[in-house]
Amino acid sequence: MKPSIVLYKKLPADLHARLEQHFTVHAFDGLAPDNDALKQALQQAEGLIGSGGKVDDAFLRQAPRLRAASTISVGYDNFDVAALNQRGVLLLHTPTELTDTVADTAMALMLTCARRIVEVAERVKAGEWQGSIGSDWFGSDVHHKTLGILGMGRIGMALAQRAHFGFNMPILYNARRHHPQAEERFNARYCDVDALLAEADFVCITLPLTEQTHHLIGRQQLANMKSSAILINIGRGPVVDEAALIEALQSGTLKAAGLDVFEQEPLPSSSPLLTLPNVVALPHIGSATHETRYSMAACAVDNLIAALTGKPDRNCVNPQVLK
Ligand code: 8YV
Repeated sequence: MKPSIVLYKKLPADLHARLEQHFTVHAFDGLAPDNDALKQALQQAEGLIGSGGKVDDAFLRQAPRLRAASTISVGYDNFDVAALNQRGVLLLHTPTELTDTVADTAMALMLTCARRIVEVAERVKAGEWQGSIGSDWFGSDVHHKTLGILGMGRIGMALAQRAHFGFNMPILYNARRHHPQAEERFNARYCDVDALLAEADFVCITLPLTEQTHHLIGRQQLANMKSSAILINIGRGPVVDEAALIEALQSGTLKAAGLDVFEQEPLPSSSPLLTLPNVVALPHIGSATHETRYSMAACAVDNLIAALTGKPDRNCVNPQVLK
């Protein structure tokens, strides 16, 4: 008999069919806690595949036969990894498929904020372009400005490459450890967080959400940035204290912010971020291109097949459960 799995995100037809070749697939739209059909399917499920949702100990209690969870994302802060470890459940993710697309999103946000693309495009649509434009339409340069990157993983590296070679930007970075390749290839300079914040014209967060990165950027750190600086967050919302960020943007402590991620997603319609002209808010589209979302889904499908039918040899977050 084929192992039973729970799929909680709609997949392209060919990838869904691929899962069905190997598994009995119970498909749902998300992991709503009050869905009785989902609860029933979880009782038998040996595998789990999808993205979003909270997979904690209470959730895992409902899935006593679970052996592997495959997330269609690089980030896995929505999983309680200690609880997975305790139950011997392997977690797999998609660390490599989205690197370039997310780095492109960061670059797009830098350009959009600095050149005020959204604001001025709206003014054109509103019929305000009546003659030669004055300095109230001007933005600031991106090229040759200093970029501070928080986190120098794959996405940080891809961003540094774009900024260094494409835009002649000096690169500062902070990460858990020094990154000799970033220093060699992009002339990136390691700084502590405070020095990076004080010196950079653009600060881009590419960090995952962990206990150590939660609210890493708070009131004090924002005050430490140049008033002409622009903050970009394409990592995870809670790395920034959003209330402090709103204050800094309102008071002019910070020039602008380009945000793809938020403390609460979807961003509530009452958020002051939505009324600030110096904020560009995106709906978590970092990896959202047809090509990349397809490769992420394909990778997650392969990850689950390898985990449940063979030997998973890549993309494992907690390989120690296999020993
Ligand atoms: C996706 C992401 O938005 O991979 C991640 O960690 O944040 C994004 O690529 C998300 O996980 C939906 O698939």
